[in-house]
Amino acid sequence: MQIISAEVLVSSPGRNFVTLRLTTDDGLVGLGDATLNGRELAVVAYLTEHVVPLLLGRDAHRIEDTWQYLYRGAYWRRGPVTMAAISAVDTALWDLKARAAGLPLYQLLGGRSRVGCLTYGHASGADLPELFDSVRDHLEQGFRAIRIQTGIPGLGSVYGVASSANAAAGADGVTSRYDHEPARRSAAPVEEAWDTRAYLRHMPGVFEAVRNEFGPELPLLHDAHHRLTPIQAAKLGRSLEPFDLFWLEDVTPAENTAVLRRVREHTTTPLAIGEVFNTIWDYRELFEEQLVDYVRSPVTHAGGITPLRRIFDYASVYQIKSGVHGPTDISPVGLAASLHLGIAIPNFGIQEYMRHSAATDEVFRSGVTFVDGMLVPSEEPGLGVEYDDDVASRYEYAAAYLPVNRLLDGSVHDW
Ligand code: CS2
Ligand code: MG
Repeated sequence: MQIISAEVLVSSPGRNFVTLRLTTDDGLVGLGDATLNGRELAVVAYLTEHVVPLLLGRDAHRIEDTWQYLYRGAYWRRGPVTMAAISAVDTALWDLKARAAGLPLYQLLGGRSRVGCLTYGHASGADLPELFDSVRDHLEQGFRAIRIQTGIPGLGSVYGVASSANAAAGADGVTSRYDHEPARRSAAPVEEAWDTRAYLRHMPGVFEAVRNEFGPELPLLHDAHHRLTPIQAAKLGRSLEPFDLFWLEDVTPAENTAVLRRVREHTTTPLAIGEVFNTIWDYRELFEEQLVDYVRSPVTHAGGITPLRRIFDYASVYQIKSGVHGPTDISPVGLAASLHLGIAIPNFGIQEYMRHSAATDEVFRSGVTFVDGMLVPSEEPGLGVEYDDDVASRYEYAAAYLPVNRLLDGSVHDW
């Protein structure tokens, strides 16, 4: 099973995606997701210039060796661009191996451990009535766990909130009212204003109102998107304890994970982190000191299925579970890979799920199904996703940026 071609495909059905397609001498095709939101073409260059030439002629069965070759062999390790590229190669190789075996990929990862992967959806609103509508809409769609984000009095558009106003400004109008899409197609990033004190004052009342309206059982999640200091994070975690969150995500900036010790000392609200991590080493201190409860790394940014499986096994030693990142910038290829892994591992926790646009689903024909709030991978051999070149060619790449966050005095803040 020799690799005879490696194509880097760029298309933009509603939002930008980068896909790696490997073809072997026996005519099999494997796909990998190489999308890095807002920095897509850097991964295209890394793959095209530095990785594709090394893949041609390689034995596609040698997944572990190829991973070590690309990761260790480059000398320059880690980082989102490198790891997105290696992820795509690793995923495409697993897709190929499973297609060659004639089995859905999860069968090669140990087989099914559960009927499906429980998901959480994104409810948001500029104010409480809009938020409640969004929660109801998600419950009607079948979601059984819900992330809550709201506008903050005195601030304009806020990260993670799909108010009708900012959804209308979304990518090509494909963003639905309830699906926030942070990347905007524009020449420069949109800038948003942020006030941590106003946020900390506002959030407990939001969760109290949601609990009063929807009862005690519904699992609720919240993403703080790296915006708080350790002591602010501790305060938020403690103030939300009465509302029994499933998790509080990314409370502090990802570079300095040791600060989570301080947060843990003050709150029993479960913590999730890792959507911007790249390697198993990023988790070492967090696992060994039991500083987090859920691992957010997706297949697409942690270097692929091979290393993410290792991260989950390492997490299981500490009773830490998966909680994989799944916004729309993870393509249907990346999502399918997460689900094959999620259905197999013993310590699955929850899977984030934002529906892709109809245009995206037309380019990537995926056999994934959504049943009773759970996503279930396809029974087709491999990942169960096909890429349609003809449809893809209708959607040309357009530069898009994530917003930049500024404090009220104008200085740039974390997000
Ligand atoms: C978010 C993402 O899904 C999440 O938890 O943090 O929407 C994130 O902002 C984007 O993936 C950035 O590309
Ligand atoms: Mg997040």
